[in-house]
Amino acid sequence: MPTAPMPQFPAGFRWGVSTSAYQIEGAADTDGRGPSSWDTFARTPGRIIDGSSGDVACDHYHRYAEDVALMAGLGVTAYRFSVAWPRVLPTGAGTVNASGLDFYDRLVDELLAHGIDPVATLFHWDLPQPLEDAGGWLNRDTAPRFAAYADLVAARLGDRVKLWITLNEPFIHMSLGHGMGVHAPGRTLLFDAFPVAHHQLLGHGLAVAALRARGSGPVGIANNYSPVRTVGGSRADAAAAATYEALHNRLFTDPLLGRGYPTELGFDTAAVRDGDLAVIAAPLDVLGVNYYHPTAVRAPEEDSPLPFDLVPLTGYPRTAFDWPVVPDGLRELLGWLHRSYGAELPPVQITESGCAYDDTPDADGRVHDPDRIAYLDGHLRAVRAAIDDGVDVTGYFVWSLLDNWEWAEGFTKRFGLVHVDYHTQRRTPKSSYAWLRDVIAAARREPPR
Ligand code: IFM
Repeated sequence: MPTAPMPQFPAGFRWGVSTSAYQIEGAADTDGRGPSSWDTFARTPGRIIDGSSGDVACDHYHRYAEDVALMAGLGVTAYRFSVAWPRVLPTGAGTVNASGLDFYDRLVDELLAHGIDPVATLFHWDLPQPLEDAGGWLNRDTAPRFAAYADLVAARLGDRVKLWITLNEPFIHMSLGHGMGVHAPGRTLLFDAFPVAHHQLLGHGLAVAALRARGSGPVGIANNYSPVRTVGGSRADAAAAATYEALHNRLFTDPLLGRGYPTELGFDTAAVRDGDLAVIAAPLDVLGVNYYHPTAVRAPEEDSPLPFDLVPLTGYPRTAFDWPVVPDGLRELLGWLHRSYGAELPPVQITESGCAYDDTPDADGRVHDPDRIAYLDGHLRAVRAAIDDGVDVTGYFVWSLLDNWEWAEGFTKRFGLVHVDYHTQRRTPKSSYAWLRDVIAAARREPPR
């Protein structure tokens, strides 16, 4: 257990938890929700490690009030959830499913009734299947459809949502979903997946314009970042690391912050039309940073299809996902963003930070997760250190409130502050929940700095 008192955070610092629709809602065929690319992918044999799907997940659709009560007990000031596009527009466009919008309306009101800011992500990977069938994010038409969907959701919730996040981790959606095929929709295009990057960013820019036209905001995007560690001392190793840096950390951020696409990746950019980059570079109110771990990179083997090799980063404790635990990586990353983008960098919120461990209830039904406490303690101190370094960080959201359905890993990875028994749907706050509750309570009591 960490013993040193947690340093203070600035006045108004946002304390939150994050989730996403397909990972917790369940109710996949309820009240008119349409199918998504993840329904299709999860129902395809061999795609998910334990053969499960998000059909039921945490049944949050029916248990949202209990889950909001858990958030209130934790003392968070914000909740980042995602809206399932196929719940609102079952075919992706056209006919609106009123029950779907009603669900998010109830959720938002429940949050506000408990003094919790609703932070709504508009796309967390669950594309309506009819849009996927029409090419998904490879198809430029998906971008304006996304903006129309954003407009529709804002028309209903815009008076109460405190921060919009357009896209969640477009890099992961491009690379794992369209490059490597381990996420939905399962395409294996490698570097030919670039149009997926561009059309997501175009959709983001058009959605920002739609939200602003409605007077709804503030608006941000949640990018996944990973500080790059070069393995090996050769020039080829350094070049591979620079390429990976451009791909993982700059491909989305450079155009968002007005710099256009990094040229060194050698992508075929035929998908980029005149005017697109200006749409994409619409000013952001917040940059969402999702951080889990650094990535170790070296030069590729001769027959590699990619211009880098990713290798295990050794010398650190590891989570159940086998990810290294490197809190300083978060400080390093925030410093890198600050130095690289200078005045172009908007205020940053850590929109995801968390870890998976094999948490099981003990004989008394309690769940002890000291490793998660150590993880959160280290990462919060890293954020505080970055603020001291001069980075404007205004919030921290733990991934995740609940144990939930972890994509290709199914139910095998538990990221929650709250344990979920997937047979009974019983929620049991873990010891990290009590620890974080005390940290947040102390922070909210402290005189502001
Ligand atoms: O569960 C995911 C989330 O959906 C996106 N960011 C990373 C998390 C952990 O893998």
